[in-house]
Amino acid sequence: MGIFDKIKNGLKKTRDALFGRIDKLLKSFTKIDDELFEELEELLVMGDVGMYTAEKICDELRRRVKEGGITDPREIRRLLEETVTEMLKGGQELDTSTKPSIILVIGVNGVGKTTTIGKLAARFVREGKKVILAAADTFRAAAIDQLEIWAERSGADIIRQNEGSDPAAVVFDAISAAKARGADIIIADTAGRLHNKKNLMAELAKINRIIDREMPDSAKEVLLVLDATTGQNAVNQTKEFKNAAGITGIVLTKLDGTAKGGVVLAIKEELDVPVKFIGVGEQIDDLQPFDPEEFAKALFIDEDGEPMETAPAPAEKTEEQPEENEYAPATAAIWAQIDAEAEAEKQRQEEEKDEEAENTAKEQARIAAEKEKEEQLKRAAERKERARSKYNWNTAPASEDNASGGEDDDWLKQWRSGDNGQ
Ligand SMILES: Nc1nc2c(ncn2[C@@H]2O[C@H](COP(=O)(O)OP(=O)(O)O)[C@@H](O)[C@H]2O)c(=O)[nH]1
Ligand SMILES: [Mg+2]
Repeated sequence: MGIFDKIKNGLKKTRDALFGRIDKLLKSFTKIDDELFEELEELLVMGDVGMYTAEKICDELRRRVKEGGITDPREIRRLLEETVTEMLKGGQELDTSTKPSIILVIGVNGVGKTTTIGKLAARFVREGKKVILAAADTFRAAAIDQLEIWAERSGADIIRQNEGSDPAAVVFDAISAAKARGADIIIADTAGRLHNKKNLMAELAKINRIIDREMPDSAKEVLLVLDATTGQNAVNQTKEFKNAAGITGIVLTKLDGTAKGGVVLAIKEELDVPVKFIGVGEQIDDLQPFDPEEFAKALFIDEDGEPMETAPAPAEKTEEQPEENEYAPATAAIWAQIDAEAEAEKQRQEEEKDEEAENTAKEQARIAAEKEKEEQLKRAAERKERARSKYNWNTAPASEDNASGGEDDDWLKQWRSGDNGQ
């Protein structure tokens, strides 16, 4: 399977739920009017794009429709694809330019940090790089063992200490080892307990200080791993970690299991953090460098599997297949084994007592995220009335200036700053 097909398959749920509905909506309109944009905005909010971003997209579409003198609603899909691509572009590159360089991987429990590190390590080793993993999630012995399995299978070295030891000390050791062994990349795993949030942030800050002191001139990435199935909650997590940890990029996992893929847009636009990798499954090559163009394209494939006629077909992508096949057949069995081991490990972990407390916290976060979405929809409805006069489509064209009134600016500022009851 080519890379594009993987992304396309991984995004199926999001495409069917969100963009399938948008497609139906556009087909049900014969002309472009306010009502169309209002319904489109509502669909985007429902698809976890977030209210701020949904509005921004619709404003941009209005502008492009006007500029291009477009009258056919079906053309909006092409404009949407272009708008989404442009919004997502920028900052995708991963900086590993120095030897050694370091990638610190952070995020709450269960989002896919350790799995992502394993997949990343395998990717770098395949490129001929020497990789050292730092087992700085010392919260539980099982977490260290899980990383050890990934180190063995991916061909990376691992630096570990005992359960409960200082995570910053593990990172320090890993940096020393990397220098001594001439390694190319250090990837550090970290703990992600939510009920220890304050301690967790202090711990991450300490690790960051060690890195800055020991590798002041080295390339450093701080990747926040987010579980796409948590929708708007992923946006809230980004806000929390962004303040404490200096995130340079996002890895968005489990896109294959969710219809909430629209959250990619919210994260990029609302919080200005680039998505660098996406996880679209549990196999090794299901972790893909994030490509905004392919992502947008994969969201707007027709129901019959064909790209919409106005978008160029991704023909050149299939040429990458032979290159991919060089390793895929040889490692498939190993990765199946790793998946099985990870699954067994996960089940063991789930039996542990404290899992219960964690689940409660997760459930609360999920409910809060749902509530926030409801709230956003409510506010969107309220705003419709105001927007109606602002964008009186059939009479006065909205100028750039009155595209956002003072009252809205204040409201948006307040909302964006997180002062929304969270
Ligand atoms: N479907 C799917 N599952 C994933 C993906 N990434 C990680 N997982 C699963 O998520 C679970 C938790 O992963 P883990 O790496 O232990 O999370 P951590 O606590 O953040 O280190 C495991 O069962 C992984 O196999 C993905 O992209 N798609
Ligand atoms: Mg882990």
